[in-house]
Amino acid sequence: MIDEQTLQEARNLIVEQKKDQALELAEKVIKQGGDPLELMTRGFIPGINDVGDQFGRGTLFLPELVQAAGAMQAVTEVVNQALAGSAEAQEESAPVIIATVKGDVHDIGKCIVVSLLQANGFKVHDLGRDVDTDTIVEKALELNAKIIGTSALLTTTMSRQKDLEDALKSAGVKDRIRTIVGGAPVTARWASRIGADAFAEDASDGVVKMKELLGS
Ligand code: B12
Repeated sequence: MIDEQTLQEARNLIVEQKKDQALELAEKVIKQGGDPLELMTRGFIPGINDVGDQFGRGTLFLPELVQAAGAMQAVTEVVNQALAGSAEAQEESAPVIIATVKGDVHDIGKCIVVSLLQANGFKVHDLGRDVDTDTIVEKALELNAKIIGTSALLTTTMSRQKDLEDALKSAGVKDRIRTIVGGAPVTARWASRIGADAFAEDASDGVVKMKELLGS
């Protein structure tokens, strides 16, 4: 367990956009044996969510959002490296495709999902961000993927997740490729409305749901 004071500090450093200090803290906690995922989910993520809330309320502006995102990206890389280092050798699983949908450049959460999946032995093909539906479907067919996971952070780009369901149906492969959706505005209700096979609240939930999907 990481102490509350350290978690609060992690949160504050993102809100205050202090990239170097946030990096130092991440490195120190991990070196001391702290759980990188706990530091992320109970420290840095609440920090960036706070930034998002303030941006939404108009008490913080785009340059600060960009700075905070830069700090968040830097610590995410450190945390992701630590997660990868803790990966246990496992049987190679069926390929999973992950992408942030077209029109959306938010990829911090997606990158955490990718790292945690890899740490759990999944063979992940990360297509990146701002990826169009056709590319996702083409790659899934080419790699014989069993699961496609998409991330959408904007209410305006969530509809791309529905486009993907339609494209998989048109290609006649909806029954053999499972889909999972995530991202801050995405809900279980949205997943069931568009016909996605699963919804994940966060990266850990994503690993659990994908294991379930592979078993089904
Ligand atoms: C950081 C950030 C940015 C950064 C992104 C940097 C990057 N490389 O990602 C920058 C500065 C570039 C940015 C830009 C913009 N942003 Co922005 N951004 C955010 C912010 C503050 C945090 C997002 C984040 O990283 N969260 C932390 C991660 C860890 O959480 P997460 O992404 O939700 O992911 C977790 C889960 O959702 C889940 N998950 C996510 N995806 C997936 C996928 C799968 C398969 C699975 C299993 C799970 C899963 O697991 C993850 C890990 O636990 C959010 C606010 C928020 N609370 O979401 C606004 C927010 C999303 N942005 C917003 C806006 C408006 C914009 C801009 C339009 C601003 C502008 N005027 O230019 C642009 C849009 C650019 C574009 N076309 O995409 C709005 C969206 C509002 C809306 N209704 O759609 C928000 C909500 C802020 C707000 N309150 O207004 N943004």
